[in-house]
This record gives sequence, structure tokens and C-alpha cells, in this order.
Amino acid sequence: MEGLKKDVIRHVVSSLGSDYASKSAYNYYNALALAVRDRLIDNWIKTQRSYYDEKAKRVYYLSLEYLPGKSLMNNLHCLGIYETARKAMSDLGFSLEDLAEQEWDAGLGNGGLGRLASCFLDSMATLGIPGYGYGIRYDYGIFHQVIEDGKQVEQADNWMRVGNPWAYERGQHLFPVRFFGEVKNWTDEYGRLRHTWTAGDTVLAMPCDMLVPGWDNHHVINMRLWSARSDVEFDLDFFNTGNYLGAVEEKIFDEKISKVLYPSDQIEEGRELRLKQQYFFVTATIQDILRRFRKKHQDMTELPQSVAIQLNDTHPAIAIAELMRILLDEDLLDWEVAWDICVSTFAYTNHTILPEALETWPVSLLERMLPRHMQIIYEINARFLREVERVARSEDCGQLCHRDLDHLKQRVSLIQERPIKSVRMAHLAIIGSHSVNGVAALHTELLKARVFDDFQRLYPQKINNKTNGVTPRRWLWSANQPLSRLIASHIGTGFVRNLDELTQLEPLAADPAFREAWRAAKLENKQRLQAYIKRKLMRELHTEHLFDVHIKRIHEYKRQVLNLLHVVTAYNRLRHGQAADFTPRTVFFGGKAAPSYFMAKRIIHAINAVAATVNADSRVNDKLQVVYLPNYCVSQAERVIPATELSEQISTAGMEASGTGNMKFALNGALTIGTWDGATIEMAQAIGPELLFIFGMREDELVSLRQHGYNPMLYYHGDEELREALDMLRSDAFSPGQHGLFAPLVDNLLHGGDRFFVLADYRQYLGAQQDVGRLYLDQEEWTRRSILNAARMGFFSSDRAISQYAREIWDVAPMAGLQNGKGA
Ligand code: T68
Repeated sequence: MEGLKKDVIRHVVSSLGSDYASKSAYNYYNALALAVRDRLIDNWIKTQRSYYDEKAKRVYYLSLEYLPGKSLMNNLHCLGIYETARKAMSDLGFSLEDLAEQEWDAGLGNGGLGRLASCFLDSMATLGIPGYGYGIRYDYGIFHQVIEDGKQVEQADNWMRVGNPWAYERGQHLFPVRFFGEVKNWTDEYGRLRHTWTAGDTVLAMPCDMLVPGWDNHHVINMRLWSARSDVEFDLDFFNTGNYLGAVEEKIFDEKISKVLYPSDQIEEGRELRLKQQYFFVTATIQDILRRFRKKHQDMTELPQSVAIQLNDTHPAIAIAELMRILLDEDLLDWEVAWDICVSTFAYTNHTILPEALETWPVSLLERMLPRHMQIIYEINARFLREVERVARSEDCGQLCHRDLDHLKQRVSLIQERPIKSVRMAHLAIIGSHSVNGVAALHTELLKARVFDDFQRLYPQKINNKTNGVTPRRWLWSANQPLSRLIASHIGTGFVRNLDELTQLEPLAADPAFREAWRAAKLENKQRLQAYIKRKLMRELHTEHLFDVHIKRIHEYKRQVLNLLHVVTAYNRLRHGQAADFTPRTVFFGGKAAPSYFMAKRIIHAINAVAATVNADSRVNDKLQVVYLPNYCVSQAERVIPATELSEQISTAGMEASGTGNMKFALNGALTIGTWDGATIEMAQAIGPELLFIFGMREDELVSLRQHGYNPMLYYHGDEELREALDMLRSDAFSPGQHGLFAPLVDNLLHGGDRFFVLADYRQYLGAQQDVGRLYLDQEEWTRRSILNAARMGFFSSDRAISQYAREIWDVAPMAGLQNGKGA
């Protein structure tokens, strides 16, 4: 401890240039972070060296998004120095919790996809897998959400304004990134046509490294994030021609590339800057991968034995064309050889079946910005369509393909003609990869049967499932110390590395003393949340209420509106005196809406309007409260999830690819009210469906309902409580003076086809909520189920997921000596 204290003081003085006697929490947080980073960097260097020494096959995870959240607590826990740090900082006059508050969340992602990437890096580090995360260091991460007059207002997230003590900026290792320009043809000595891309504009990619430690194993992997730097300073002419301000403007223009994260999830943002970001990221990453590979290899055909590249959705899929370009134009390989290398190296993960989220780029834009890549994509397509023709004519594809060959070719082509001629990035990713995976069993089945059914017939081995997982280090151990300590006191700490060990809790569910201790831990978390809400929102929570929580991005398919209709119905019953047996509850909502997503923003407004009415109504507010948690983010989830008793996972069946929040809640002992969707299905199967509150129509039932003509008006007319709730929303019951404010929401349900079947599931949802309320009154049974839920969540560790990727997709093994955890 004395060592750590000395290091912190030294950093306050010599790294931050401050007086250690002036007790600034900001300085002491930064100094502590630097002292922790010192303890990581030796192991990071040793880890990187060992990869070279052992000629290890490396895994590169390419993701435009990461959501690491805060690093301090997680890193202290991984290093096993949390207690030491707590005491050291207390000696210096600080509470560790307060210091941790100084850190800004690294919000370099939108939601589940970005958070999954961060969980996966944590697992690679813990399992000893030679992995690297690659991404973009956005200057502005996901916007900061404030609620003003009930509405979402976006503020810039200038997360690095106060510096980032965790990152190493490596300004000396810059990679050139080129755009535009033209392609020149030439003939090589064997008479073959060759191509050279002479590009117009150049910017530079600067690496910023963040260290990702494994759990208690000395293995530290790298997350390398690229930041755009202008090459203007390198081109002295620019400054010397006298156009100084012009040169500076150009510099600013170049550096715009990594300025801001696109804040939309589940819709495609077809903007030129977004494509620039993607290519900027991809070419810098591929150059870096090949630089490392070429240190030990001359023969490019050995690449797939040394390198696996995982594409996190299609956002980095242009990497396939980029690697082809390098192999063809720089290494001068033949097409077939280059293509084999690509396909064997790449693998692609799909995260959505929503058609509006499948990425396409206009051919005209690609031709201008990346002309050589567009040529390569055309050539990939021509060869692929010839192959399709061959397979379709062969016996093994059956008559179906054959008869309909032209249509089949149009459907699978990399190019779609309408509404504008564009490249389908998912098709490029499928064809250019040896593995295509979905993120939960149902999602993968839907990919095979619906979205990519043609590809499933063409390549029956390619599409596979890897159900998501979450890291127990952050989402149980670090976020929920009260519960973790209780668990550890009975079964030891092995579960942090091997989550299956939680099954040892099962017998304890029958032990009344253990149940009481479990409830005490939950209560401690609820009180902690209560204190936080009081500080942040100046609201008093009732900890004896059932804490019912719905936090995730706001999206119609996630159906926050269904939850809201339940709240309005409960409010009506209480008002009308029809709910004598109502179990008191506080309903929490939280989540960001894409700034351009009108309906999602209106949903936020409606939730806040209903909350204002309910909370102000003294007839009901001792029994029902509604809280909107502004600015939902990773660190907020870490506070809220451990305090949650009921987890809302109520997406339209078939629409949520997996979900990962669902896993975090159950792991922390919340019971789930949910639909038969995404990974919630597998959770129900692992836990026992009777221990969750499953309701609503299943995916196949919705398909048939849609086919037979779904008429939401039937539900409206047939259900009095539903009608009352919708009419109140449509009139100005919750928006006095602003008549019609929420009419678009209601009209969308009643007259817009209710695409997400809110009305169809309303009655069943109410029934399930009734069951929840009843069970909560029996605290012994509730607690028993809570324990069993957590005990059976072992499968949903990201360690299991990453082990499967490693074995079944990447063909990599953990580093020697790290398989069983402890490092040398
Ligand atoms: C999520 N996808 C899935 N996308 O919705 C969720 N999209 O079911 C799943 O659990 C999770 O991925 C992990 O597999 C997203 O989060 C995005 O954030 C996104 C971002 C940009 C463009 C499109």
C-alpha cells in the first residue's frame, strides 16, 4: 500500500505538475489511474513479446464501436489491488468511490454491439487469447442526454476534454490513409493486367492504445483506437506557399474523420463521412496487421494460419476489398490465391435482422472515394454470380435454385439496382468470410431461414450461432460487491473466472438464512441507487417498492410503449379504486433515442409526461412511481442493474437479435418479464421457463398473424382498458395545453399497422405483470427464484462465447500457461 501511495503522490507532482497538498479529487483520480497504468504496462509488454516468441495466431476484433465505460475500478479488481487502493486513497483523504466518479465514461458506441465488443476484449484478456481490439478514437462519443421539459436534448460528449490517463498516444507511428484519386492499368512481366491506385487525398491514422487486463493473470491485451491526423504539416509546401490559413483549414478538415461517433443504431446512416470513417479505420488496421505479420513471414499465403479477423457487423466489411487490393496490387498475387487468403482470414458477425439496418453504399460514392475497391467489388461479384450459376445448375442445390436462376442472382448479388445502385455490405461480408454468425439461437435460425436463406442454401456450412455473453468481472464482481461478497463467502471466488460455478448456489436457495442475506444484499444495492437518484434527480425512492427496470436504447421494436401502456393502465386502476391488491412498484425507464428518430424521441417525451402526471397524483403515488433516468450509459447500468428486481425484456418476438442487458439483470438476481425473443429464450431454457415471466406471441405466431391480416383496431375495440389508456395518450390527459402531442404514437399503433404488435401482446403482458405483483408479495419465493436465476446463468458468460469463437471460428488457443487462469 505504501508503494501505491508513493506512486500516486509522485504522479500528482511530476506527471500532473500539481501540489500534492492541494487535495483535488481530479488530480488524485488521474494520479491513481497513472499509477495503475504503470502496473499494467510491464505485463502488456511481456504479453506482446510472448506472442512473437510463441508465434501465436492472433485474433483481430474489428469494431467501429466500443463501450468500455469507466476503467479504474475494473482495472483495480483485475490487478487484485482494489482493497489496497481503497486503503491507500483513504489514507490520503479520499473515498475510492468518489475518485472513480471523476472518470468519464468512454462512450465510443451506441449500445449492445459496442458493449459486446468490450466484454469480448475482457474475455480474451482473461482467457489468455492473443487478441487485439481495433476501433476509432472518436473525439466525441455517444451524445450526453439531458431531459428538458420531458424531451431529449443532445449535448456533445467531449469525453477527452480533461485528458485520458489510460491511453498511450503513439504520434510517431502514423499510417497513411488515401481517398479518391484514380486507377492506372499496367501489364506485368507475364502479360497480366495489373492495377495501381494513385490516390488524391491523404490523411494519417495515429494509434492510441488502451490496455485491457485479464483477471488476475498478468495477461494484458491491446485496444488500438485510431485518431485522424492531417498530413498537412508533413507537406511543407502548404505552409510555404503563403496560404497559411488555407493550410490550417485543410488540416481541420482532415481531422474531422474521427471527430464524432454516428449516434444511430439499427438504421443505416448513408453519409459520406461515415464511409470515410469506415475506410480510414479499416486501412489503418489492415496495414498494422500486415506490418506485424511481415515481421515473421514472407509468404502471404500463410496469413490465415497466423491471423483471424472478426468483423463486428458489416461496418468494417470494406476490409475484404482492402485486403484483396493489397494482395493483388502490392503483393501481385493471382486473384484465386488472394481470394482464398481473404475468405480464410475473415469472419463476420451479424447483429440484426431489421431490413433498415442492413448497410448499403451507393456505387457512385464508392467509385469516387475508393475507385479501386469498387472495381474489386465488381470483380468479386462477377466471379460469385458465375459460381452461383454453377452451383444452381448442379444437383446439390435442387430444382428450386435452377428454375429461378435470374431472380436468385438478383437477390444474392453484391449490387442492388434500386432505389439507387448500391453495394450490399452484408453480401460482401458473407461471401468474403468463412464464417457468418448470429448472436443467439433464434436470431441465427432467422438468418438461415429468412434474411440470408439463399446464402444458407449456397453455403450450408457458413452460418453458425454464437450466443452472446457478458463479462462477470464488470457485471457481477465489480458492479455488485454486496452480492459478490455473499456468493464468494459460500462458494469462493472461482465463479469470477468460471461462471458455471454459480450452480453451487442452487442448494442454498432452500436455505432461509441465505435467502435473507441475499435480500439484504439486494436492499443495500437499492439503497445505494436511492442515494444516487436523490443526489442526481432530487427524488426520493421507496426502497420497499418493487424496482421494475426498462433500460436500453429507445426503439419501437423494444416496445417501451407496451410498458408505458401497462403503467397507464395501472394508474387508471389505482385512480378508479380497482387495484386494492396492487403491489407497490417504481418503474424505471432509461435510454437514448437516435437524434433523427422522431418516434423514439416522442416516446421519451410520453414516458416523461406520464411520469409527471403519476408522480404528482397523491391518490396513487405511494403505490406507483415512474422514473426516467437521463443519460443511460455503462456506468449508470452498473448502478441500476444490481438494484433491479424486475427486468423488462419485452421486444417483439424475432426482432431483438440477442440482447445482453437481459443477461446482466438475471446474473444480478433480477427476475425477467419477457417475450420469447433473442437470448431471453436461451436464458429461460437454462433457468427453467417457470422461473421467468414469459408472455406474448411467438415469432412464428406473429408471422401467421401478419399473413392473415393483423388488425390492431380489433384489439382497441375489444379491450376497454387498452382503449382507455390509448385514448388518454391521444387526448391531452398527459400533455395539458399541448393537444395531440402524443397522437402520432397512438396513430402509429392504430392506423399505422402497429408494425411491432404492441396491441396484440398488451393483454398477456398485463397478465404477466399481475403474476409479478402477486409473487413479489411472497418474498421467500421471490428470493428463491432470484437465487436460482443467478445460479443458472453460467452459460451467459462472455468467456464461454469467446471460447466458442476461438475454437469454432478462429482456430486459436489460449497462450501456454494461461489456460487455467493464472499467468506466469
Ligand atoms: C445489438 N445491435 C442488437 N447495433 O440489437 C442486440 N447498429 O440484440 C445484440 O444483443 C447486440 O447488438 C450485440 O449482439 C446494436 O447494438 C448497433 O448499435 C448499431 C450501431 C450502428 C449501426 C447499426
